[in-house]
Amino acid sequence: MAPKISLTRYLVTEQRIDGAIPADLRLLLEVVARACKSISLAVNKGALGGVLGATESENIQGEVQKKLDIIANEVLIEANEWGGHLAAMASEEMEGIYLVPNRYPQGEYLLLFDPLDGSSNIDVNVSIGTIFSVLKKPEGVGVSEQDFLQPGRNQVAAGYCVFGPQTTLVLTVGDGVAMFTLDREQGSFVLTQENVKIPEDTKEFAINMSNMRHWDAPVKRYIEECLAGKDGPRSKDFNMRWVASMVADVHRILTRGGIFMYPWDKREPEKAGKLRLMYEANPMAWLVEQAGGAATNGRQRILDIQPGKLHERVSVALGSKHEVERLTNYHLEG
Ligand code: AHM
Ligand code: MG
Repeated sequence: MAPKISLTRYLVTEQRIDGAIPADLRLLLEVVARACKSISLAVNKGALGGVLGATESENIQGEVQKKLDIIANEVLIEANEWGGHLAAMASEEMEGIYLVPNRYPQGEYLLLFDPLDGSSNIDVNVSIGTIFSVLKKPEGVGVSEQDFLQPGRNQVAAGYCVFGPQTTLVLTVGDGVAMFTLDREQGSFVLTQENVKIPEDTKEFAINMSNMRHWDAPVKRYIEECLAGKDGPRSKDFNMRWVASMVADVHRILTRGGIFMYPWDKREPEKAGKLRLMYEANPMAWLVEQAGGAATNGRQRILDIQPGKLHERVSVALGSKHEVERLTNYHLEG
């Protein structure tokens, strides 16, 4: 039997043979993975660990924070602040950027994360996850929020960890997508799939249908045509899935294809969408593109969007290439 390849070995190989990552980025990714293991343990304990339920605080987005949102945020900060690989961090749960304290050496990377994605699923024991994105700090003294405002195509690493029936870490450093399953006996992530590819065609869509009446015409048209099935213009029946955890929905798409959408809608027209560009859409968009899929806001490739602020929101459609292209065409025609 071939030896199991741990995340550490995979990263060392990327560093040594493919030259895809420098040593300090490898350290960064190992630390993020270690933090994900701790979060996974807390998630698994659930009520026994006293980690379920809400707190009394709200985050910058005006959402009530769950206990696990805060725990996961703290785990990621504590794990990453002392290693010397980072200059600063940014999180869905923090208004401003978090500077690495002066007592630790400063590195050249910037780490962004949604510490606990799918918060509404925490208390009901449905898959949730951690999403992360890594950027290089621009040259210059000090670090500011402005340094984070780079388009997603500048990412040097991105991934997520899904806490489901298994804990799976999914990663790209720009050299395809690899999946690692947490081996709890060994305490390490083991490579379980390499060169992940999303089929270009699909019969499965993911969208919160309860918002249909608020959507824009191109999204309505796309979904109505899917719903019309065999007798409609698409001449095939579609299936629908909506976990309400982006990590779980994207994980399904990376595994068997599909299209995921969280479009702009008329409920709050001044908001570009629900999901956040820098630590939700960008890392997922890069993973999906690295697996041969596509990701758009309807009119523009997600990875080309120039962010104007840290917590910027965006309309998202990503997954199987031909479906994303179809939806884009409907937007351009409309
Ligand atoms: P969160 O980061 O506060 O958990 O919000 C993001 C989540 C996504 O994971 C998911 O796709 C979406 O919100 C679900 O929204 P809805 O509850 O409207 O279906
Ligand atoms: Mg989220």
